[in-house]
Amino acid sequence: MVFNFVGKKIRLSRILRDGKAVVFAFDHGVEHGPSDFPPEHIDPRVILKKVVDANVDAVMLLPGMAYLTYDIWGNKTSLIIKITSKTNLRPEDQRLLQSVFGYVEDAVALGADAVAATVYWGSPYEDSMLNLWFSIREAAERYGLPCLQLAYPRGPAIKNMYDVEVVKYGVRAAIESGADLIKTYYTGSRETFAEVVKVAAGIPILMSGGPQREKPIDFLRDVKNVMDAGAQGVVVGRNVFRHRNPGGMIKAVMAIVHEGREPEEAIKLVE
Ligand code: FBP
Repeated sequence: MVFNFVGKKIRLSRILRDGKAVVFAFDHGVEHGPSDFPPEHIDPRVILKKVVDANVDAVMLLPGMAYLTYDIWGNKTSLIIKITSKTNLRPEDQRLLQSVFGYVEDAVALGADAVAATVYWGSPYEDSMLNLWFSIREAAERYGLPCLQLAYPRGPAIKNMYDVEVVKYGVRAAIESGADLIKTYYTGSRETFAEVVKVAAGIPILMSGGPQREKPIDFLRDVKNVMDAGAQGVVVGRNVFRHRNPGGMIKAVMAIVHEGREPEEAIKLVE
């Protein structure tokens, strides 16, 4: 089968239209529960519409949410379907496991351009997540669907999951497990993130947004730093949907990622 090579290339270029991408992550309703959302964004349709209207490159959704909101994102932005998840209702020791939350065929049926799955590298459940990752990858490969790995080092032996050596290890494991796109943590500086980008060996690296920063300008500075370090973009959730002006935040992040604007200039799109 050689056709799948073409499908993967075409779909990747829909997400990374100029080689870079801003992806809106919106799987928190399951990962963290509804309390993650401010009251004005508890209706998923409200926030999704604001983000899509701001011309985000892609949205990353779980299958049920994609089904419920296709009239908002369909034909307007790229879709990445995440097919692993977990809830915070689980006993704490089992939160280091991501379970099946859908199938590659669901992503195909929904018209997705990629599938996403989390691997907690270093977790006691690493073995289960690797089995799941490779079964996803095998099916996705058949359909020419790129696989985004949320490569998250996390486990009892990991003291600081943002430590550059730890993040680099997760990224190395992600490329060796065949990820087509990698989402990983920000290591705190341009210099350290440049090391992460080198380890990725050409596989596109997207920074995971993380908890909402108190000052939006600080988040925009992180984005600028990773872009200057050679990253291909960001996957951001809370720093957008918890902000009073989510559309403005998306536009500001897009201005940095696609146009190389300075954070101090981009923040004007938010105010
Ligand atoms: P954010 O940009 O809001 O951090 O979203 C990224 C993400 O990986 C989501 O896709 C996921 O739901 C969440 O963070 C997981 O957060 P954590 O496991 O750190 O609580």
